[in-house]
Amino acid sequence: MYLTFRWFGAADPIPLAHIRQIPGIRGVVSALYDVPVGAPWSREQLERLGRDIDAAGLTLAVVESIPVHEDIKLGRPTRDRLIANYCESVRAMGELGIPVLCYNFMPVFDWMRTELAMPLADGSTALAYDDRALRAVNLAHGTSDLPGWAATYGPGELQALLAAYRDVDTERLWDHLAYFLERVVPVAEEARVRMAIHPDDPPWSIFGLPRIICRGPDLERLVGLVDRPANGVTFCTGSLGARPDNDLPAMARRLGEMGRIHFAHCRNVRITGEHQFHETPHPSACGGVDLREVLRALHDTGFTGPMRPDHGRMIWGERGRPGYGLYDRALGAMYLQGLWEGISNDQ
Ligand SMILES: [Mn+2]
Repeated sequence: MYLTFRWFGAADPIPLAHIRQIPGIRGVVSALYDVPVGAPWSREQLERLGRDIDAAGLTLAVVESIPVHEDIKLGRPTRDRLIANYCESVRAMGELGIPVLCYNFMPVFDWMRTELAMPLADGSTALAYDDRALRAVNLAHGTSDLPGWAATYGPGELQALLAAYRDVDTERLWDHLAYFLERVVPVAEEARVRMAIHPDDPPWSIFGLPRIICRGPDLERLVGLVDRPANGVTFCTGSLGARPDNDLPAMARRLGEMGRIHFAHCRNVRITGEHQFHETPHPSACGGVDLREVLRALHDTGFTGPMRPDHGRMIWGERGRPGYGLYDRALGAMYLQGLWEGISNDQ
Protein backbone atom coordinates (compact mmCIF):
# COMPACT_ATOMS: atom_id res chain seq x y z
CA MET A 1 0.00 0.00 0.00
CA TYR A 2 1.16 3.49 -0.79
CA LEU A 3 -0.07 5.66 2.05
CA THR A 4 -0.28 9.41 1.59
CA PHE A 5 -1.42 12.47 3.52
CA ARG A 6 -2.88 15.72 2.32
CA TRP A 7 -0.85 18.85 2.99
CA PHE A 8 -1.97 22.38 2.12
CA GLY A 9 1.51 23.77 1.51
CA ALA A 10 3.39 26.33 3.56
CA ALA A 11 0.12 27.79 4.91
CA ASP A 12 -0.87 24.43 6.44
CA PRO A 13 -0.53 24.62 10.24
CA ILE A 14 0.69 21.01 10.16
CA PRO A 15 4.40 20.85 9.28
CA LEU A 16 5.69 18.15 6.95
CA ALA A 17 7.98 17.04 9.80
CA HIS A 18 4.89 15.96 11.76
CA ILE A 19 3.42 14.12 8.80
CA ARG A 20 6.74 12.32 8.42
CA GLN A 21 6.32 10.92 11.94
CA ILE A 22 3.08 9.08 11.14
CA PRO A 23 4.20 5.48 10.57
CA GLY A 24 3.81 4.34 6.98
CA ILE A 25 3.17 7.67 5.32
CA ARG A 26 5.34 7.97 2.24
CA GLY A 27 3.59 10.35 -0.09
CA VAL A 28 2.14 13.83 0.13
CA VAL A 29 -0.97 15.05 -1.65
CA SER A 30 -0.78 18.76 -2.37
CA ALA A 31 -1.30 21.53 -4.89
CA LEU A 32 -0.28 25.06 -5.82
CA TYR A 33 -2.68 27.27 -3.91
CA ASP A 34 -1.66 30.67 -5.23
CA VAL A 35 -2.24 30.15 -8.97
CA PRO A 36 -5.50 31.73 -10.18
CA VAL A 37 -8.06 29.17 -11.40
CA GLY A 38 -7.58 28.66 -15.13
CA ALA A 39 -3.95 29.82 -15.31
CA PRO A 40 -1.30 27.24 -16.23
CA TRP A 41 0.91 25.85 -13.47
CA SER A 42 4.57 26.46 -14.02
CA ARG A 43 7.01 23.64 -13.80
CA GLU A 44 9.24 25.78 -11.58
CA GLN A 45 6.58 26.35 -8.93
CA LEU A 46 5.63 22.71 -8.90
CA GLU A 47 9.28 21.72 -8.71
CA ARG A 48 9.74 23.97 -5.68
CA LEU A 49 6.80 22.32 -3.94
CA GLY A 50 8.25 18.89 -4.73
CA ARG A 51 11.65 19.90 -3.39
CA ASP A 52 10.18 21.07 -0.06
CA ILE A 53 8.40 17.74 0.28
CA ASP A 54 11.51 15.76 -0.70
CA ALA A 55 13.51 17.66 1.92
CA ALA A 56 11.11 16.36 4.57
CA GLY A 57 11.77 12.78 3.49
CA LEU A 58 8.46 12.43 1.64
CA THR A 59 7.37 12.45 -2.01
CA LEU A 60 4.85 14.59 -3.86
CA ALA A 61 2.69 11.70 -5.04
CA VAL A 62 -0.62 13.31 -6.03
CA VAL A 63 -1.74 16.72 -7.15
CA GLU A 64 -5.13 17.42 -5.58
CA SER A 65 -6.25 19.32 -7.37
CA ILE A 66 -5.90 21.47 -10.45
CA PRO A 67 -9.28 23.24 -10.35
CA VAL A 68 -11.35 23.11 -13.52
CA HIS A 69 -12.48 26.62 -14.50
CA GLU A 70 -16.25 27.21 -14.47
CA ASP A 71 -16.13 28.22 -18.16
CA ILE A 72 -15.05 24.67 -19.00
CA LYS A 73 -17.93 23.22 -17.00
CA LEU A 74 -20.29 25.74 -18.61
CA GLY A 75 -18.99 24.97 -22.11
CA ARG A 76 -18.22 28.62 -22.85
CA PRO A 77 -16.09 29.55 -25.90
CA THR A 78 -13.18 30.48 -23.64
CA ARG A 79 -12.87 26.83 -22.64
CA ASP A 80 -10.41 25.95 -25.41
CA ARG A 81 -7.79 28.35 -24.08
CA LEU A 82 -8.45 27.19 -20.52
CA ILE A 83 -8.17 23.52 -21.51
CA ALA A 84 -4.86 24.31 -23.24
CA ASN A 85 -3.66 25.83 -19.95
CA TYR A 86 -4.86 22.75 -18.09
CA CYS A 87 -2.89 20.52 -20.47
CA GLU A 88 0.20 22.64 -19.82
CA SER A 89 -0.17 22.01 -16.07
CA VAL A 90 -0.58 18.27 -16.68
CA ARG A 91 2.58 18.25 -18.80
CA ALA A 92 4.47 20.02 -15.99
CA MET A 93 3.34 17.27 -13.62
CA GLY A 94 4.54 14.64 -16.06
CA GLU A 95 7.96 16.25 -16.46
CA LEU A 96 8.39 16.11 -12.69
CA GLY A 97 7.17 12.52 -12.48
CA ILE A 98 4.08 13.27 -10.36
CA PRO A 99 1.87 10.36 -11.34
CA VAL A 100 -1.70 11.14 -10.23
CA LEU A 101 -4.03 14.12 -10.67
CA CYS A 102 -7.18 14.29 -8.56
CA TYR A 103 -9.71 16.77 -9.94
CA ASN A 104 -13.45 17.26 -9.86
CA PHE A 105 -16.21 18.52 -12.13
CA MET A 106 -18.70 19.98 -9.66
CA PRO A 107 -20.37 23.25 -10.65
CA VAL A 108 -19.63 26.25 -8.39
CA PHE A 109 -19.05 24.35 -5.11
CA ASP A 110 -16.59 21.46 -4.94
CA TRP A 111 -17.77 20.38 -1.48
CA MET A 112 -20.54 21.45 0.82
CA ARG A 113 -21.37 21.04 4.50
CA THR A 114 -23.88 22.79 6.69
CA GLU A 115 -21.83 22.39 9.86
CA LEU A 116 -18.06 22.39 10.20
CA ALA A 117 -17.88 21.45 13.89
CA MET A 118 -20.83 19.28 14.83
CA PRO A 119 -20.26 17.92 18.35
CA LEU A 120 -20.19 14.11 18.50
CA ALA A 121 -21.05 12.14 21.64
CA ASP A 122 -17.36 11.65 22.53
CA GLY A 123 -16.69 15.40 22.63
CA SER A 124 -14.95 15.56 19.26
CA THR A 125 -16.36 17.59 16.36
CA ALA A 126 -16.96 16.62 12.76
CA LEU A 127 -18.23 18.01 9.47
CA ALA A 128 -21.92 17.48 8.84
CA TYR A 129 -24.52 18.03 6.13
CA ASP A 130 -28.28 18.44 6.28
CA ASP A 131 -30.29 19.31 3.17
CA ARG A 132 -32.90 21.15 5.26
CA ALA A 133 -30.23 23.45 6.67
CA LEU A 134 -28.84 24.01 3.18
CA ARG A 135 -32.24 24.99 1.83
CA ALA A 136 -32.49 27.62 4.58
CA VAL A 137 -29.34 29.39 3.35
CA ASN A 138 -30.09 32.66 1.60
CA LEU A 139 -27.83 32.98 -1.44
CA ALA A 140 -28.94 36.59 -1.95
CA HIS A 141 -26.05 37.36 0.41
CA GLY A 142 -23.58 35.57 -1.85
CA THR A 143 -21.76 32.79 -0.03
CA SER A 144 -21.44 34.69 3.25
CA ASP A 145 -23.90 32.36 5.04
CA LEU A 146 -22.30 29.14 3.75
CA PRO A 147 -19.94 27.40 6.19
CA GLY A 148 -16.46 27.25 4.69
CA TRP A 149 -17.31 29.45 1.70
CA ALA A 150 -17.91 32.81 3.38
CA ALA A 151 -15.57 34.99 1.34
CA THR A 152 -15.77 33.10 -1.96
CA TYR A 153 -18.53 34.83 -3.94
CA GLY A 154 -20.27 38.15 -3.54
CA PRO A 155 -24.03 38.34 -4.25
CA GLY A 156 -23.75 39.57 -7.87
CA GLU A 157 -21.05 37.12 -8.85
CA LEU A 158 -22.86 34.16 -7.33
CA GLN A 159 -26.22 35.01 -8.92
CA ALA A 160 -24.57 35.38 -12.34
CA LEU A 161 -22.89 32.00 -11.98
CA LEU A 162 -26.07 30.25 -10.82
CA ALA A 163 -27.97 31.86 -13.70
CA ALA A 164 -25.37 30.63 -16.19
CA TYR A 165 -25.92 27.06 -14.99
CA ARG A 166 -29.68 27.25 -15.59
CA ASP A 167 -28.97 26.25 -19.20
CA VAL A 168 -26.73 23.34 -18.18
CA ASP A 169 -28.66 20.22 -17.28
CA THR A 170 -26.96 16.98 -16.33
CA GLU A 171 -26.62 15.75 -19.94
CA ARG A 172 -25.00 19.00 -21.02
CA LEU A 173 -22.63 18.79 -18.08
CA TRP A 174 -21.70 15.27 -19.22
CA ASP A 175 -21.04 16.68 -22.72
CA HIS A 176 -18.80 19.37 -21.26
CA LEU A 177 -16.93 16.79 -19.19
CA ALA A 178 -16.44 14.61 -22.28
CA TYR A 179 -15.17 17.61 -24.26
CA PHE A 180 -12.66 18.34 -21.50
CA LEU A 181 -11.48 14.73 -21.14
CA GLU A 182 -11.19 14.14 -24.89
CA ARG A 183 -8.57 16.88 -24.92
CA VAL A 184 -6.83 16.32 -21.59
CA VAL A 185 -6.63 12.52 -21.31
CA PRO A 186 -4.36 12.05 -24.37
CA VAL A 187 -2.00 14.68 -22.94
CA ALA A 188 -2.08 13.00 -19.53
CA GLU A 189 -1.41 9.62 -21.10
CA GLU A 190 1.62 10.94 -22.95
CA ALA A 191 2.83 12.66 -19.76
CA ARG A 192 2.26 9.45 -17.74
CA VAL A 193 -0.19 11.18 -15.47
CA ARG A 194 -3.30 9.32 -14.33
CA MET A 195 -6.47 11.40 -14.10
CA ALA A 196 -8.63 10.59 -11.07
CA ILE A 197 -11.97 12.38 -10.88
CA HIS A 198 -13.27 12.95 -7.38
CA PRO A 199 -16.93 12.08 -6.81
CA ASP A 200 -19.34 14.88 -6.03
CA ASP A 201 -19.53 15.77 -2.38
CA PRO A 202 -22.27 15.46 -1.31
CA PRO A 203 -23.33 13.13 -4.15
CA TRP A 204 -26.56 14.87 -5.18
CA SER A 205 -27.67 18.18 -6.66
CA ILE A 206 -27.41 21.24 -4.42
CA PHE A 207 -28.97 24.66 -5.11
CA GLY A 208 -30.44 23.22 -8.31
CA LEU A 209 -26.97 22.77 -9.82
CA PRO A 210 -26.32 19.62 -11.86
CA ARG A 211 -24.08 16.99 -10.28
CA ILE A 212 -23.15 13.90 -12.26
CA ILE A 213 -20.44 11.89 -10.44
CA CYS A 214 -22.53 10.47 -7.62
CA ARG A 215 -23.20 6.74 -8.08
CA GLY A 216 -21.53 3.58 -9.35
CA PRO A 217 -23.05 3.86 -12.85
CA ASP A 218 -21.79 7.45 -13.06
CA LEU A 219 -18.22 6.32 -12.38
CA GLU A 220 -18.52 3.65 -15.06
CA ARG A 221 -19.93 6.14 -17.55
CA LEU A 222 -17.03 8.48 -16.72
CA VAL A 223 -14.34 5.93 -17.51
CA GLY A 224 -16.14 5.11 -20.76
CA LEU A 225 -16.18 8.74 -21.93
CA VAL A 226 -12.56 8.35 -22.94
CA ASP A 227 -11.83 4.67 -22.66
CA ARG A 228 -8.14 4.88 -21.80
CA PRO A 229 -6.30 3.67 -18.69
CA ALA A 230 -5.30 7.26 -17.82
CA ASN A 231 -8.97 8.18 -17.39
CA GLY A 232 -9.89 6.98 -13.91
CA VAL A 233 -11.37 7.88 -10.58
CA THR A 234 -10.58 8.81 -7.01
CA PHE A 235 -12.51 6.30 -4.97
CA CYS A 236 -13.70 8.51 -2.10
CA THR A 237 -15.54 6.33 0.38
CA GLY A 238 -16.85 9.30 2.33
CA SER A 239 -18.40 11.09 -0.63
CA LEU A 240 -19.86 7.97 -2.22
CA GLY A 241 -20.83 6.59 1.19
CA ALA A 242 -23.29 9.43 1.82
CA ARG A 243 -25.77 7.66 -0.49
CA PRO A 244 -27.45 4.50 0.79
CA ASP A 245 -27.83 3.18 -2.80
CA ASN A 246 -24.05 3.03 -3.30
CA ASP A 247 -22.65 -0.45 -2.55
CA LEU A 248 -19.07 0.64 -1.98
CA PRO A 249 -17.26 -2.73 -1.89
CA ALA A 250 -19.04 -3.78 -5.12
CA MET A 251 -18.22 -0.46 -6.79
CA ALA A 252 -14.55 -0.67 -5.71
CA ARG A 253 -14.37 -4.21 -7.10
CA ARG A 254 -15.88 -3.26 -10.48
CA LEU A 255 -13.81 -0.13 -10.99
CA GLY A 256 -10.75 -1.89 -9.59
CA GLU A 257 -11.15 -4.77 -12.03
CA MET A 258 -11.29 -2.21 -14.83
CA GLY A 259 -7.98 -0.81 -13.54
CA ARG A 260 -9.51 2.65 -13.21
CA ILE A 261 -9.09 3.44 -9.53
CA HIS A 262 -6.02 5.66 -9.44
CA PHE A 263 -6.38 7.12 -5.97
CA ALA A 264 -8.29 6.16 -2.82
CA HIS A 265 -9.73 8.54 -0.22
CA CYS A 266 -10.74 6.59 2.85
CA ARG A 267 -13.06 7.90 5.54
CA ASN A 268 -16.37 7.08 7.10
CA VAL A 269 -19.77 8.77 7.35
CA ARG A 270 -23.00 8.05 9.14
CA ILE A 271 -26.23 8.67 7.24
CA THR A 272 -28.79 10.07 9.67
CA GLY A 273 -31.67 10.86 7.32
CA GLU A 274 -32.59 11.71 3.75
CA HIS A 275 -29.67 13.76 2.39
CA GLN A 276 -28.32 14.11 5.88
CA PHE A 277 -25.07 12.75 7.30
CA HIS A 278 -22.10 13.49 9.48
CA GLU A 279 -18.50 12.39 9.31
CA THR A 280 -17.20 9.86 11.84
CA PRO A 281 -13.94 8.24 12.90
CA HIS A 282 -12.49 5.98 10.21
CA PRO A 283 -13.25 2.47 11.58
CA SER A 284 -16.15 0.58 9.99
CA ALA A 285 -17.89 0.24 13.35
CA CYS A 286 -18.16 4.04 13.66
CA GLY A 287 -20.12 4.72 10.47
CA GLY A 288 -21.91 3.23 7.49
CA VAL A 289 -18.91 2.43 5.30
CA ASP A 290 -17.44 -1.07 5.49
CA LEU A 291 -13.84 -0.02 5.00
CA ARG A 292 -12.49 -3.52 5.46
CA GLU A 293 -14.54 -4.74 2.50
CA VAL A 294 -13.60 -1.70 0.42
CA LEU A 295 -9.91 -2.26 1.13
CA ARG A 296 -10.31 -5.96 0.46
CA ALA A 297 -11.81 -5.14 -2.95
CA LEU A 298 -8.93 -2.77 -3.68
CA HIS A 299 -6.41 -5.35 -2.53
CA ASP A 300 -8.01 -8.18 -4.51
CA THR A 301 -8.08 -6.14 -7.71
CA GLY A 302 -4.38 -5.28 -7.42
CA PHE A 303 -4.68 -1.65 -6.37
CA THR A 304 -1.21 -0.16 -5.90
CA GLY A 305 -2.06 3.53 -6.18
CA PRO A 306 -1.88 6.16 -3.48
CA MET A 307 -4.40 6.05 -0.64
CA ARG A 308 -4.98 8.65 2.00
CA PRO A 309 -7.01 8.97 5.14
CA ASP A 310 -9.61 11.57 4.19
CA HIS A 311 -11.28 14.00 6.58
CA GLY A 312 -10.83 13.49 10.27
CA ARG A 313 -12.63 14.86 13.29
CA MET A 314 -11.12 17.51 15.53
CA ILE A 315 -9.93 15.72 18.67
CA TRP A 316 -7.69 16.37 21.67
CA GLY A 317 -8.30 20.10 21.53
CA GLU A 318 -6.68 20.52 18.13
CA ARG A 319 -7.62 23.62 16.15
CA GLY A 320 -7.19 24.00 12.45
CA ARG A 321 -8.73 23.51 9.05
CA PRO A 322 -12.04 21.62 9.47
CA GLY A 323 -11.61 18.00 8.40
CA TYR A 324 -7.86 18.35 8.08
CA GLY A 325 -6.41 18.20 11.57
CA LEU A 326 -3.38 16.04 12.23
CA TYR A 327 -4.53 13.73 15.00
CA ASP A 328 -7.64 12.01 13.70
CA ARG A 329 -6.24 11.64 10.21
CA ALA A 330 -3.12 10.05 11.73
CA LEU A 331 -5.38 7.60 13.59
CA GLY A 332 -7.11 6.93 10.27
CA ALA A 333 -3.77 6.22 8.63
CA MET A 334 -2.95 3.67 11.31
CA TYR A 335 -6.34 2.00 10.96
CA LEU A 336 -6.04 1.73 7.18
CA GLN A 337 -2.58 0.22 7.50
CA GLY A 338 -3.78 -2.31 10.02
CA LEU A 339 -6.63 -3.34 7.77
CA TRP A 340 -4.32 -3.66 4.79
CA GLU A 341 -1.78 -5.71 6.71
CA GLY A 342 -4.50 -8.05 7.92
CA ILE A 343 -5.96 -8.45 4.46
CA SER A 344 -2.54 -9.03 2.90
CA ASN A 345 -1.61 -11.69 5.45
CA ASP A 346 -4.86 -13.53 4.78
CA GLN A 347 -3.53 -14.65 1.42
MN1 LIG B 1 -12.50 12.73 -0.78
